Amino acid sequence: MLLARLIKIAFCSAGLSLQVLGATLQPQIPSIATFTPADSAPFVFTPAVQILVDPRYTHEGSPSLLQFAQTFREDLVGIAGFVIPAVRSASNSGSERSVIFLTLNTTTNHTLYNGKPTGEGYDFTISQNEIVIAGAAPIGVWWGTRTLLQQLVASHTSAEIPAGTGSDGPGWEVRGFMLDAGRHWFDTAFLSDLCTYASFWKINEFHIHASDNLWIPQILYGTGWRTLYSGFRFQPPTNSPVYGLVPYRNESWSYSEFTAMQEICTAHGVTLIPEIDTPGHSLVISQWKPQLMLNGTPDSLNLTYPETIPTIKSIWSQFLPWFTSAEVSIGADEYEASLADAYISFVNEMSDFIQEESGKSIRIWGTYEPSNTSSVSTNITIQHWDFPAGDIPLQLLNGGYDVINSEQAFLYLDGKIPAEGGFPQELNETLLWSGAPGGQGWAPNIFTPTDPSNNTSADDPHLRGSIFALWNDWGPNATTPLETYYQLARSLAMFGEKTWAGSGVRDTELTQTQFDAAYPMLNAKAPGQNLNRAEEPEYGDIVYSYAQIPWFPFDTHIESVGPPYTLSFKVRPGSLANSSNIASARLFQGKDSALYASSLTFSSNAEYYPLPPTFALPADSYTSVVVHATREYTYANISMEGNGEETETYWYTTTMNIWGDYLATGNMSFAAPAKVIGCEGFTGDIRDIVLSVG
Ligand SMILES: *[C@@H]1O[C@H](CO)[C@@H](O)[C@H](O)[C@H]1NC(C)=O
Ligand SMILES: *[C@@H]1O[C@H](CO)[C@@H](O)[C@H](O)[C@H]1NC(C)=O
Ligand SMILES: *[C@@H]1O[C@H](CO)[C@@H](O)[C@H](O)[C@H]1NC(C)=O
Ligand SMILES: *[C@@H]1O[C@H](CO)[C@@H](O)[C@H](O)[C@H]1NC(C)=O
Ligand SMILES: *[C@@H]1O[C@H](CO)[C@@H](O)[C@H](O)[C@H]1NC(C)=O
Ligand SMILES: *[C@@H]1O[C@H](CO)[C@@H](O)[C@H](O)[C@H]1NC(C)=O
Ligand SMILES: *[C@@H]1O[C@H](CO)[C@@H](O)[C@H](O)[C@H]1NC(C)=O
Ligand SMILES: *[C@@H]1O[C@H](CO)[C@@H](O)[C@H](O)[C@H]1NC(C)=O
Ligand SMILES: *[C@@H]1O[C@H](CO)[C@@H](O)[C@H](O)[C@H]1NC(C)=O
Ligand SMILES: *[C@@H]1O[C@H](CO)[C@@H](O)[C@H](O)[C@H]1NC(C)=O
Ligand SMILES: *[C@@H]1O[C@H](CO)[C@@H](O)[C@H](O)[C@H]1NC(C)=O
Ligand SMILES: CC(=O)N[C@H]1CO[C@H](CO)[C@@H](O)[C@@H]1O
Repeated sequence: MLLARLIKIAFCSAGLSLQVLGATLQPQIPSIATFTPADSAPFVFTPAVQILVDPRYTHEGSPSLLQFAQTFREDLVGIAGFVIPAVRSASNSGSERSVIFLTLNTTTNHTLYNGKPTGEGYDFTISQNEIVIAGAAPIGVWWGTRTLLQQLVASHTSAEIPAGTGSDGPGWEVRGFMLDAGRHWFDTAFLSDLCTYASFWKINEFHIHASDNLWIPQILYGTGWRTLYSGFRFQPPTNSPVYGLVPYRNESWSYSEFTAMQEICTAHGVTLIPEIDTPGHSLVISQWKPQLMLNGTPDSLNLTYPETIPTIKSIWSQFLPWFTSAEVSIGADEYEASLADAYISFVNEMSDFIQEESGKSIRIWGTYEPSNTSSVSTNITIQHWDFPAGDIPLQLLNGGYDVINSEQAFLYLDGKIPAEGGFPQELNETLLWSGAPGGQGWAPNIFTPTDPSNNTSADDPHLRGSIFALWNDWGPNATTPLETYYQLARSLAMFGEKTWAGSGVRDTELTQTQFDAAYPMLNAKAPGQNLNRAEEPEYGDIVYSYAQIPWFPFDTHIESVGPPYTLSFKVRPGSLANSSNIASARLFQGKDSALYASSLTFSSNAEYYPLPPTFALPADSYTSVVVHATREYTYANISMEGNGEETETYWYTTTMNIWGDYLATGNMSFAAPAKVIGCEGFTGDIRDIVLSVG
């Protein structure tokens, strides 16, 4: 076989393109279940590629096959760098060249590892003239298009996809990630981009934890509880009975913003699972209606107080019509165990209520609520996270509960720094790639790194899949949204592999080495968003360079540049006569950040990070500033005129209150505020500006 291939390469190399016959697909993320190469010429992506949608199924599904096809076309254009014809609904005559034909196979038989049927599977054939993707449902076709895009990226400049036939589908139904948006503000543009990005790795759920509060016991259980940071992100209309629930309307999503985000997620095959967390983690509700709290613990609600459950129901009534998912999460974690019967009764009542109001099912976090007389309904999916105080997954599974694995030993992350003995910044790859019998590492059926008796089998009928979680215990100013992306970026890809394939069932699963090799290239080309804030340098490493600026404010038309970058400039602020001018004047402003004249303060996401307060830019003389950022930190090298070559290095940091135990300092990474130079009241001069990558 190898010899035959070599001969063909030698033979073909006289021609224009070097076509390898009988080649296999490139490793991609997640891996494909099966592929059999064909001994014929590859498909080549050119501007002539025509996407056709089978007219029998054009409008099938929501999103429809046609809508998925149109999003696919945009992604393909983005990755290929050339325009292709608009999608058409037409049958595949077989006479056209360079066709990608998207269809459904309604008699196909794709199943999850537990044998349950799934619409997410697809079969495909690749030949010189056409690629056919036949999904079990439109969503299956959508995942097939992700496969094609990854192969296109992996082909580098040849744009050739080897001929052959393949079949693929997920091992598990639930393949999701959770973001704590309750303790940290994120706008819907950023969250929508996360959906789009996650979709490239065939992740199909985005669980948004949309209400919560900081946990600083001295404040929470002391007199200052009304001032402790809490968030509730769904914005009630002004005439709503729950209008007063939202502490900061500027940090909540309006109906139209939320709906637009939900549509983007759905269009990319990602279901948005909203969570409103009660009866614990509910300070935001107690701040609104103090009478509902359990005396002495403002973050927990008193379920036997007559108004409490009706109030929680009224919140859900307001927002259930917003949600298109078939399931929502009511949180229901970390509530007082001695109140187990009230807790269980509440959870079951909410299950019935939400079912009756909206037809939706509910999920809760696993919680230790011991009762001899009652139990949570098996209609409720339990998201296991804590061992053993919360729940023991095998006992839940054997007791007939559907379970989602969010076990913290593998699957919990925290923004910026771990608590003592706490969670890492990214999924621990050493841990997740090792341990299982076949060397394939963690998979959703694995619940503990230490006790094999707590694992279940990959085909457990009640194991729905897995969701990993990024918490924001240290609050709104611990991280920027882009730092959140840096924590998730690689983990989403690895998690895609583990939850799509995983558990050593398939011999095509990626090895860690294959994953490591494929990820950087695929991440760099992931379509539909630019969370890397990658910017092609004009020449060399230089994004832009201006010796002088003709006028302020000056628009560079570059929105934002992600780290690593170096931004150097000289600045001479005008007279300090109007000091409020100096305080508000921005030297640089971009999509993700701004740099102020005052204390060279960076801002991002409406949080402010000044350099040490002793630092101030002198007016009427030039100061040289070199800002350098990586994904881990940002610093400024500063040298003042008349101070020789003396350079001081200052670091941008944030202070985090670690559960009231101690204060921790963390470095901040900011994107370059690249777009506008010298804005909003800036007087003086900024010159010798160079923004370079690296
Ligand atoms: C649909 O899938 C079934 C089962 O894999 C297969 O036998 C059949 O040939 C497929 N039909 C088409 C039209 O591809
Ligand atoms: C579909 O799967 C079932 C159960 O695994 C099997 O009995 C049946 O033959 C399969 N059908 C096709 C068309 O592969
Ligand atoms: C909870 O509410 C009930 C009914 O109003 C009340 O009797 C009880 O004292 C409250 N418990 C706490 C701990 O607040
Ligand atoms: C449940 O029953 C056990 C054994 O009878 C008892 O020790 C325990 O206190 C009971 N728990 C509750 C919550 O009533
Ligand atoms: C589960 O839900 C169904 C209706 O959706 C209901 O009839 C049934 O009683 C529920 N089961 C439990 C155990 O709550
Ligand atoms: C990752 O897991 C390995 C293996 O369990 C462990 O030795 C290492 O300390 C972990 N790393 C982090 C950053 O938690
Ligand atoms: C259970 O999981 C652990 C940790 O990944 C692993 O060491 C062990 O081999 C697993 N056992 C089985 C039977 O899957
Ligand atoms: C200083 O600048 C601010 C902002 O531009 C302006 O509102 C204010 O009137 C100015 N004050 C004086 C004394 O010029
Ligand atoms: C929202 O308003 C509050 C109070 O004025 C402010 O502290 C916060 O920074 C604002 N948040 C955003 C995202 O603008
Ligand atoms: C900043 O200054 C330090 C100390 O002089 C130096 O090591 C570093 O290379 C400088 N960084 C840049 C981007 O110039
Ligand atoms: C972040 O917020 C905390 C209070 O929650 C505050 O103590 C700290 O100074 C803030 N950090 C910055 C950089 O503003
Ligand atoms: C089979 C089983 O459930 N084994 C153990 C799982 O972990 C808990 C807590 O560590 C044990 O109590 C179980 O016996």
